Amino acid sequence: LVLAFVPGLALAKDKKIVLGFSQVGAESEWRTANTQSIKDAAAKEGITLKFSDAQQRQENQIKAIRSFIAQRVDVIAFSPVVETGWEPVLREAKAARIPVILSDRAVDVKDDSLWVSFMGSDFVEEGRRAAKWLIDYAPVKQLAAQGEVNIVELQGTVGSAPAIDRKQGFEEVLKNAPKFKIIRSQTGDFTRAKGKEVMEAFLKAEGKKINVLYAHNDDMAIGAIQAIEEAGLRPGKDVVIVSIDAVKGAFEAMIAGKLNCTVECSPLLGPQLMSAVKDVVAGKPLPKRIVTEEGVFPQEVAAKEFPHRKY
Ligand code: GYE
Repeated sequence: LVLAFVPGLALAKDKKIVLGFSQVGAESEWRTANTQSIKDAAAKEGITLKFSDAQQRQENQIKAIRSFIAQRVDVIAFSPVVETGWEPVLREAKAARIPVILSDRAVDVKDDSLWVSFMGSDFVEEGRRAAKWLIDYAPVKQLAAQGEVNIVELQGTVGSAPAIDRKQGFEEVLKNAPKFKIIRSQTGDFTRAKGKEVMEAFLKAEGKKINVLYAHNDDMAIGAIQAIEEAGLRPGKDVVIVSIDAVKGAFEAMIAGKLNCTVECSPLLGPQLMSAVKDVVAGKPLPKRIVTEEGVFPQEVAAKEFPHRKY
């Protein structure tokens, strides 16, 4: 009874956790679903969220993190646009004793004590899954039996973990499939507009030689579908397309027969992130790595799966 009147204690008990989150931007359907998930989960858990959109620029993220440090937030989380260049700002956060959680994308720093936990997908595995599906896809198998399979690749943002890893995983599997050749590879920055633009350039250079498009995300594939149609070719038939994320737009494209497969990468990290934030504030140890579980969706299952999709 007496304790209830100690003002400091009551304050400490009611004090809301403040989380500073620096988001990459709003470049894709995946990203907007990710932002929504984080905002919803913070509201649900009663966590005060300071949200900052970096518009895909590292310097904006660094600025946002510095401002979170200056505001003395309880926890900082961010989705690093690129892998490298984070040491100085992460050292500042550590010096201020503010724990940092990596959401969705990893950083490449020598000192792993600069961040407490990394949650998100295994991007290398996603690349492998895309390649494995491709090699086993009957129309592509037929092509491989007759000659070479020419692939064009739309990469994600240069220097980002998902672009680096999805390329690596895909190439790793193709090493054992000598008929499969990546004839062009360029970044489309994870956006529809860039995906379309770069696909146009690929088509101009290679024309009907292109058998397959591998896009590091669905948005670029959807942009490329437009380019393929405008070039008078049939996406999903003349050009087999596999991409990553499994957003609703990809399911719609599959149902329309224009996309052949999407590999799942879930953006719904909000609830996991908030529980990690609460744990770290409570002084509980966090796992260094929390991997998201996900599947592969070929066109044949698209109509059946569509009603169950949450993003
Ligand atoms: O695949 C892409 C987004 O980091 C996993 O970023 C994320 C990627 C996602 O823009 O659509």
